[in-house]
Amino acid sequence: MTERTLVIVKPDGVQRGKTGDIIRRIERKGYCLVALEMVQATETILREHYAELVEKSFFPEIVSYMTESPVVAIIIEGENVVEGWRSLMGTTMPTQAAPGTVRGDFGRDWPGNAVKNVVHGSDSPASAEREIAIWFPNLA
Ligand code: YYY
Ligand code: MG
Repeated sequence: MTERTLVIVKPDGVQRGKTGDIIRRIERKGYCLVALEMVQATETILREHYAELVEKSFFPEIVSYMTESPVVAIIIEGENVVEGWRSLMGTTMPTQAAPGTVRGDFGRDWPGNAVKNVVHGSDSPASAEREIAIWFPNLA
């Protein structure tokens, strides 16, 4: 089924010049870019986006990491793209993500508490639509 998902190139990915490589991997897989915007995240938007994590002890670290510098928010579309992008992206912890995945290839174990894992991907079609409405209210 054709569906959409939300990709975010996080501040470490943008700062380290990985945006182009990440987009190339998305296009190489055959997914379409639907919308793309460079945006400075705010605590307000992150509280919505990571609503299920707001109460976690590490939430302040997520906010400081994600607001360090602009991010690139991208809507992509394709057959089974939610699961497909999760698999291209790799697992949450960069030190455990498989080689060949974005997180496995570009992630690092940085000093400090934040898990800097280069990219975001929605975890289900419902999450994707919820998150797209947050980052691209005109395209929801
Ligand atoms: O979907 P995914 O990004 O792989 O992980 P989530 O469990 O949704 O957590 C979102 C985000 O929070 C994760 O990418 C890094 C951060 N995080 C963290 O800093 N420390 C943890 N123990 C778990 C998650
Ligand atoms: Mg998640």
